[in-house]
Amino acid sequence: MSHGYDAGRLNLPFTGICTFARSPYQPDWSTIDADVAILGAPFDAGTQWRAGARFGPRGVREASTLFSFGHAGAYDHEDDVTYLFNTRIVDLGDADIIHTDTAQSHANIASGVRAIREAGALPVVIGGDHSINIPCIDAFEGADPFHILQIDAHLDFVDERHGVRNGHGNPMRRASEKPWVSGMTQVGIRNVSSTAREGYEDARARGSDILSVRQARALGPEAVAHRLPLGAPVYITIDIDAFCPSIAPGTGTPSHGGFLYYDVLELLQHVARRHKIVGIDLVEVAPDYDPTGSTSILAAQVLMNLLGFIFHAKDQQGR
Ligand SMILES: [Mn+2]
Repeated sequence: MSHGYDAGRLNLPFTGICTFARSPYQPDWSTIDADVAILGAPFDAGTQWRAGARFGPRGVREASTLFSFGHAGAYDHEDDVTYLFNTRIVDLGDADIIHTDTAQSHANIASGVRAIREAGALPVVIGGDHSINIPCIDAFEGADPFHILQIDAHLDFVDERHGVRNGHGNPMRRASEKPWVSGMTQVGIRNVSSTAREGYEDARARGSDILSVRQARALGPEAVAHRLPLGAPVYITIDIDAFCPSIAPGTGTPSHGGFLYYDVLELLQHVARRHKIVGIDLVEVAPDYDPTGSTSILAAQVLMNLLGFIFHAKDQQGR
């Protein structure tokens, strides 16, 4: 197998132009030919406290280069698997963002996700605040119903407040209204947030399964994965504030008591084995609060490993 070293360049991770995992840049969204397409959604006007997630796509892209060594895949000795050796990833760049205009910015994000779906690739959208999940889910209109796995500190189930329906406290509520969303599992939810008691009651009434970090840990990652409806396609939305601020400080609304790396990684591995994954977003990385870059590195590492799990499962199961 070629490792690329014979091409005349070593191409170490700190060299070159920065795309996600230094994958090819595909600015023409009408000719996507890949297994995975990365889309940046640098919109943070939906935040209710510290802004800064607009720089999330840049931060995560830059951190992702750490995982771009040209070793023809990533060998994991614990799993005895070489991940991502044949997965074609392209980076579409960012959706155009119109400052102060949530509707148009969200529409531009939805256009990108639609283009990815039409090309038959897996959409992976890097936010941006969690409101960017709304156009991501909108772009699945007409799709077979799917379940949402949300990994987050906050329930994000506010219906409307002061006329705001599309901020970063609303996305799971908006998703629950879509006929193509069959239900959701919301994991990592803890502490105070913009969602009040009635939001939890509404979520449960619509069939949500809500687990805190402590409840998820008590069950273990495999048992949590088994709570998702077997056979359902799954869309995964990861808010980086699901993680403990001690490992992920670079986010607008940190919440102590969060997950550590393997809590989430093992959950994702079990879910990827059991379900077809139809889309992913990872949101709320705000590099300005991330002095060591550990938050962006965590985000990139989670995404790369998740993609590895998904395409390894596809290879194994021929789906
Ligand atoms: Mn969130």
